[in-house]
Amino acid sequence: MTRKNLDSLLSSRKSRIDNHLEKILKTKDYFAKNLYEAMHYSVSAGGKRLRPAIMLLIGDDLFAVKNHRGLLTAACSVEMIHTYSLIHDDLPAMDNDDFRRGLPTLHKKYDEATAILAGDALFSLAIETFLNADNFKKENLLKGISELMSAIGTGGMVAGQFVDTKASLFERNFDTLKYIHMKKTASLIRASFTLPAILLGKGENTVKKLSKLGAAAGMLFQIVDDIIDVTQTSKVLGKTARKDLKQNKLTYVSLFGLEEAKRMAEKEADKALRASRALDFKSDSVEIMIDYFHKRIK
Ligand code: GRG
Repeated sequence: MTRKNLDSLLSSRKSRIDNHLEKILKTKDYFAKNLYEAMHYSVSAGGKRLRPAIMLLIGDDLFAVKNHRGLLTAACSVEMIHTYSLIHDDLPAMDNDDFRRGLPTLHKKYDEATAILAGDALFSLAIETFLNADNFKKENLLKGISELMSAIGTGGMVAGQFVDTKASLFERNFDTLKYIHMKKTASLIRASFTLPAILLGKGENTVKKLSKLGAAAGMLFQIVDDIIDVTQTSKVLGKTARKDLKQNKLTYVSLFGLEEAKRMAEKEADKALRASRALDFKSDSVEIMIDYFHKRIK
């Protein structure tokens, strides 16, 4: 994979996502203006838009639905949920980070109450937006929202974040580690792969194959996150490096060491590639994305 390949894969989709998010994040409510400003600060702070880009890519390359407006809207909802999770993750009660994407975190830029409320507001706006996405059958929208909610609530991200934050309550072993990574990070990435199929009413078998691919890609993403926490600088990462190490977090690196973590990332990348070959993608863009997940440095 060349950098150029990845850039061309992401850039046109990223600008469609950015433009649509700009439209969603507008308000005429005088009293909510500052709240929207805070939400906008985090949504437009330089995120790579990987999750929504995956959704558009699945639509384009697997289901041939180029420029599907409903899928773009649902993809923006997923990005708003991702942003809410990062805002709350950065709070003093959680990871307590001052920087994200090279900028002050939201509670540093504004204050804690604003950051909590901006996260809450992004979450509810995401659901409202998702349920109003055009061109999907109502039953598929409901199946989609159910998939999304189980990926981010007690069946997914929040449960993973809880175990990650309260790790001392649990045994420090591989089962706990897999639980944290699968729920905290991989489940929203997995849903980014399955949602286009669910929303477009594709068969169960296709959803299952996408789920397998998305779970492996999501695990790969988080294992690599563990690796770059110790191998990259804060400047490259745009957030505090070696944070996992300092907080004694349960990670692939802390449990297995750096070299073994790299081997495990390799295995997960192979798993994702094999899963992608069970689907009929029209181009190699998903393989390029998996390769990026594997080789990324930030
Ligand atoms: C607070 C409910 C709640 C959940 C937080 C996602 C999460 C759960 C915590 C984030 C911890 C973290 C940084 C995990 C590493 C994986 C990850 C989500 C990285 C950030 O994703 P990118 O690289 O972010 O896609 P950008 O900045 O590009 O949007």
